[in-house]
Amino acid sequence: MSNPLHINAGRLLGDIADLARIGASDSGGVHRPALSPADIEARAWFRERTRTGGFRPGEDGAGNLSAVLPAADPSARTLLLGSHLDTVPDGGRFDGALGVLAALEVLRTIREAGLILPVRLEAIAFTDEEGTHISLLGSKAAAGLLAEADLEHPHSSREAFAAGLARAGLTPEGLLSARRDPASLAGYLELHIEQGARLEQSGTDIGVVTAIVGIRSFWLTFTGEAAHAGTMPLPDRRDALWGAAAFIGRARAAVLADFMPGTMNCGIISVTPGAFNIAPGQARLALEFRHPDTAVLEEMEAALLALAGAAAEEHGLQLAVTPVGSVAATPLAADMIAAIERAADRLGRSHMRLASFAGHDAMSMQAITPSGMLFVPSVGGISHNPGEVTPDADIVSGANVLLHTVLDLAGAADRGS
Ligand code: HGY
Ligand code: MN
Ligand code: MN
Repeated sequence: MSNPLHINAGRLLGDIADLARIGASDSGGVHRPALSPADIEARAWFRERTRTGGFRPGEDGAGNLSAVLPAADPSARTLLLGSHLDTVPDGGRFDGALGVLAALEVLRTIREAGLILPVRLEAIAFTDEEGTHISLLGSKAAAGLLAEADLEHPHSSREAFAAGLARAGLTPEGLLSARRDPASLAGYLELHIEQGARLEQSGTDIGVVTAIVGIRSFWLTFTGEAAHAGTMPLPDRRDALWGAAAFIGRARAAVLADFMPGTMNCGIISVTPGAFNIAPGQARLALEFRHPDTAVLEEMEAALLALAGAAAEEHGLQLAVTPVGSVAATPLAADMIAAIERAADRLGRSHMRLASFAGHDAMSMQAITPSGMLFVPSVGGISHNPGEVTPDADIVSGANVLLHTVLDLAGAADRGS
């Protein structure tokens, strides 16, 4: 392609740097948990960037924020492109933000090029992708996948979730009413950092995502008996932390032995009463596990919960298992995969197909419209860490492939030159 339309690199990189200042952490990362004051500030910043970009800012009942580039035909279907602005605690500046800001940049570039497409373009920032409260909250709401029961067990707490909703001016009723009409959609595209090292290790520019792993999460509460750390002989203890610790080691061994390339993680543990001189009466553990095959995920659930039960029994403990989240493994749309590959080829970018072991809003959107994802490399595969880095050249390359994928899907690939 002679001189293909390209995004304004300086503007996109400037947006990423500006946004990263909101919730900037001492460690050089970004701390913007969903619906926190920093997230609210980032949402206001995005609305303003939408306005100054010449677009009408939109927001649905789930707090999903939009910039809209109308089509000539008011009844045209909408091609959504976006990701999320919220982060994990002390995370990186690219996870989610890249996809939202690249989407906004694509809309600005197309508008400035005077291209009138047969589809309405909407850059979207989904609420709480990371699950500070509820994983994929905004995209699940948009896909009509959110049920009232899902709001009962937020990862945080019902009080923290209610406070966050109030801070953002959202309500449970609004969340449950945010479903998009699938007939109004032409598809969904998401640019994201890989958060792994396969692209970097293979020297490939673009990852074309074929499927996203299934993910399940539970609270495991081991309850024994608080006791005096000195006077209660070890053999007589019912120490809740011993049960949890025994489980964690055995769960890791079981996944390594029987469920690769699946993963398991215990990212939160709380012990009560919590003192040097008290044997723990209760240990509350966050368990999450993933696998590309939903049938194997089912087997993992049975095996891991059996291990938890056995560890509890061994230490004379009660075990309570509270389901928190469950998302099935999600194959992405073949048409989207092909369009991303054509766009990468058109721009002379190398590409490879790969599965995503990170969850994404595309999992929700695939339920109601053909969805696709493209990855750019993460240095050292580091993510969910302040040290998350993607080189500027890869950011610009990914945004240009996103732009040309949009033009391809809109039947305007030839006008993108
Ligand atoms: O947890 C994930 O895979 C995603 O980053 N929310
Ligand atoms: Mn993400
Ligand atoms: Mn993430």
